[in-house]
Amino acid sequence: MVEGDRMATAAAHRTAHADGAAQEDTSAFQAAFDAAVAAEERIEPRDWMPDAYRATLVRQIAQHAHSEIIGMQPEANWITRAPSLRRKAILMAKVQDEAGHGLYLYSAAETLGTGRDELLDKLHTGRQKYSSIFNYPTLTWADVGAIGWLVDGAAITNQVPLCRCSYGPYARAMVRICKEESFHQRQGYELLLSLSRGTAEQHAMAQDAVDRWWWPSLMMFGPPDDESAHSAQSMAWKIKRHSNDELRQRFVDICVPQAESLGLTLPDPALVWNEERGHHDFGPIDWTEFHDVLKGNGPCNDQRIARRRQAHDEGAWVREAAAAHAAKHGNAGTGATHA
Ligand code: BYC
Repeated sequence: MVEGDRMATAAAHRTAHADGAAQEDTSAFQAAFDAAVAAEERIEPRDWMPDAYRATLVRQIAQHAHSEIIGMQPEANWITRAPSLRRKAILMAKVQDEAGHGLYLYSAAETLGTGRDELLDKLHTGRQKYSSIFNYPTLTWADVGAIGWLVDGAAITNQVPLCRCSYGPYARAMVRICKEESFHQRQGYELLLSLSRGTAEQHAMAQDAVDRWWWPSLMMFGPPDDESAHSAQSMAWKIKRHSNDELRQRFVDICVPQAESLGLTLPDPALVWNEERGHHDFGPIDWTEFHDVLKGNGPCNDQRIARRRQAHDEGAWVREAAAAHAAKHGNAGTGATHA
């Protein structure tokens, strides 16, 4: 929100109090907020915002941040077994990027008044979610390629519109994240292309990975629109710019020609171009599986959370040392921990 508007709203707020309103009158604030959202202005941390808007952002940003750091695990599983030094270096850089994305996002949540400790505690105790996709195992090296192509591809499709999110810090974090995700998607595509054009065994490995990751990737976009609890309000607030089904359709349309170039097939016999709609039709998604994974019953839910808790506990001394360093250099309370 621009400075002038904020001052005007503050003045309106003060007037409301001067009039003797027993309860805080936020209507002028609400009006300024609504006008800013309608005018495509960014809401910034010090602007007034409805409590529910703040809570929705914290919920979505936290889930996103948790996905980034939990998402490090399935791919990190292959770092020690990468088939060449080049592949190992690329994979290490990618996994490290995901940690960085987590940091940008936890910082964005912090601007809303919710600290990282609180959010991590909610992740570790199962009170906040992370993306369903990371509860599936990475069984072969080709899974690293399938994750890059499909999972990062789905993430980009979902996240590019978030660069226009009405909340400034989230939108700005997304710009950088999307640039890095584009690189991740291309490395996955290139990895799968090498396998697909390799020996018959390598081709089969690539196809098997795509067969296993395709449907869970479609679930990343969330439940169908008519079952999406938050979409309508999030779109009205311009946090989300498109519905879950719109983005899922966009992703399918992008992937079909890419799969053809890869020489791989997508595991859906119902996948067919619909001239009338100008989109690909695709088969039904197994929403029972999606809800099961969300309830904690996916193949790797327990393992992912146990590993995350372990990493957190093992990192306690680093956090303590950083806090002690900050205190010694007079940075206590600022979160600054630079060496
Ligand atoms: N998995 O009303 P809805 C990545 C939950 S990974 C788990 O449609 P909303 C990457 C939803 O949270 C990608 N939970 O919700 C990292 C809600 O539960 P609560 C991460 C899901 O928020 C490493 C309930 O279902 N990206 O980038 O309007 C390597 C109802 O859903 C899922 C993001 O998080 C799911 N798939 O829309 C590679 C992007 N889907 O909170 C890649 C930002 C839904 O009521 N997030 N739920 O308990 C979003 O855009 C939105 O939060 C969603 C869901 C589209 C995911």
